[in-house]
Amino acid sequence: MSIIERYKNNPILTKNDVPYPVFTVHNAGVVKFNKQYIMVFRSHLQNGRSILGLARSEDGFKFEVDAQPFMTPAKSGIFSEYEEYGVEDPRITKIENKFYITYSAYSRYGVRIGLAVTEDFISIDRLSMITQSDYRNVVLFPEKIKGRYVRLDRPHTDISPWSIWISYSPDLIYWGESKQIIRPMSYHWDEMKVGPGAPPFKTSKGWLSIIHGVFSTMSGGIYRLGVALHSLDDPSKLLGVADSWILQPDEPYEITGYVNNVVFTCGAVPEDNGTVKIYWGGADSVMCVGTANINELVDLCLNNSREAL
Ligand code: BMA
Repeated sequence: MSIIERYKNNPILTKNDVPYPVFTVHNAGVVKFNKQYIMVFRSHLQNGRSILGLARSEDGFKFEVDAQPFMTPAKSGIFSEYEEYGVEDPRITKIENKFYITYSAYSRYGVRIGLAVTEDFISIDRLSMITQSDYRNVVLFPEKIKGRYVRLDRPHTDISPWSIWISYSPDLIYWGESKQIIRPMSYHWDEMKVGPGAPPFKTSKGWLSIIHGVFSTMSGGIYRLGVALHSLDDPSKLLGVADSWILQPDEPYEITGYVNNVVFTCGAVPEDNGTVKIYWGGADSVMCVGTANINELVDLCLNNSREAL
């Protein structure tokens, strides 16, 4: 039996559900807000660039999309310079009653990460670009740890394999004390790259983070999901990184699409009953959801761990 049980009516959202012209619906951040589930998803436009749309749900499975996109590239000011090629892969973290959204901003300068905040999912304020270029996949922890905000991210370089780093900030704007904490493993399902997926959430045993890993094949990369457990009071310490993946492209809508063989997460919602809803994009084309037992994910990290570095 698989550790993530796929929802029987996957995919839960496709381009046909969107009331404006888009060609994909994928890589969505999801949170609970006012008893609803809010999904901020990425969509490709016909020019190959991406915007973010918003969908709402009562049960976390059946979503309805707002009439207008939620976030399109800024038209003026400093953000317009860095978003001209599109905004992608939003992650949402609730910190002290505000929802912070980190997103990839593409431009002629490369890809860097923007930070925006909303309190109502109607209006959104851009706060800052929080990385230079060649960073993706920034996820924020939902609370300060020892007085500082904490994030994971994935810088890229040709010198070292693409890995997960941790950084700290007094104010969410200025980040430092960066350190590599999880590295790809040779001849392993994540040997090409690893990166943060969903923002980490708290369990009694540690911070659980759903990550992604990529294996390179003769027909391109295969994107899978994995899981890691970080120490509660020092999240740079890994208590375990599951040796096995927890999800791989198996369904037709994960195997074939805009990019083949991709399951990619930007959001997970832990529930009071000990389960977590994990959301993922299938083949960069559609949105899917599945449910896992949080204790089983924790056990996998603790009892079937590989080296983090
Ligand atoms: C990554 C990002 C993701 C995407 C994945 C598979 O590099 O671009 O947004 O889902 O590739 O195409």
